Amino acid sequence: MRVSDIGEFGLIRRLTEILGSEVIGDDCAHLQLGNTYLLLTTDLMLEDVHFLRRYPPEAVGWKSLSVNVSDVAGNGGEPKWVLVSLMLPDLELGYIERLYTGIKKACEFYRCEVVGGNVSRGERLGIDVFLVGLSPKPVGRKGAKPGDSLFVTGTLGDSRAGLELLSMEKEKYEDFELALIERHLRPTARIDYVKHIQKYANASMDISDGLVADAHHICERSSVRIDIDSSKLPFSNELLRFCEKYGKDPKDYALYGGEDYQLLFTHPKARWNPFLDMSEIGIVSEGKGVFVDGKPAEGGYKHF
Ligand code: TPP
Repeated sequence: MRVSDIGEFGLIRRLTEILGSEVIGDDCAHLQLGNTYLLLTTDLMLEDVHFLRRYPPEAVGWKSLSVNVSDVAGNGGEPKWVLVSLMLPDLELGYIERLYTGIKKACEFYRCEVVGGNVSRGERLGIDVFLVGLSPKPVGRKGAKPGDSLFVTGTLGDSRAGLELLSMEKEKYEDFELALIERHLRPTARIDYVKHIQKYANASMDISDGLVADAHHICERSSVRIDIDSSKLPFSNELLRFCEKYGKDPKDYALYGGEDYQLLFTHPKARWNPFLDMSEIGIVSEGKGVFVDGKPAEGGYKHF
């Protein structure tokens, strides 16, 4: 049997069994230390899997931090300390300097600090970030309650459209296309939602593999059913223009596109905050599985 026979999540289940762990299963590990919690998370960005060598290195550095901060923010924490491990071919020094300029900018923006790391020679470029965050009250995938509403921040689907535009390698892009590319290359983790998540969310996570795929994680860990109403999905104007121009359906991008790094969370409808860019897109009830407009839904980014 190979990894591709059981997939990424089958593999994680198998590894969790070997470890005999009862705590693995959220975007971050939540470790209590006195009256605060340490949130620990790690995410690897690998050349040709997550980015290409021709992308601006500053953007790759920025994104390697953002995807980790997104996990901590999605669990209701503030990012604090970072370790960066590099797997490196013998590259131009200027490339690595620009990569680290992006990492530094992200640290300033998210208010965290690189405190160490490691370097090893490798065939392909890889950036492995380990992030420690702090939270007085972490929120994980478990805890969604029947009767909660399902909310999402920002807009969905832009990143996948940006990735498709990048892979077209066009000589010239329209402004709205450049905005979508920017959202793919330089996502911003939603640290502006940390307090809201801490205060109100029953379950929460960030969206990296796609809305439907990630909603399944909340369903499984919380033992609930989630119904998404596709007429309520938030689209950006840029995504709508992209879909019009290339004959695509924006719902496909919002439901199954990956790397949005928006947050997905549940709480009672009454806690909806009109001053935040959150959309109510569905409901939580007793049962299991993710449904879109009443039909069972599967799909999203798969590593294997
Ligand atoms: N091909 C390239 C060159 N770049 C990409 N970003 C993708 C494909 C699409 N892609 C790569 S990983 C991924 C997607 C949509 C999903 C998210 O990454 P993952 O490592 O699973 O993040 P995690 O869930 O661990 O936070």
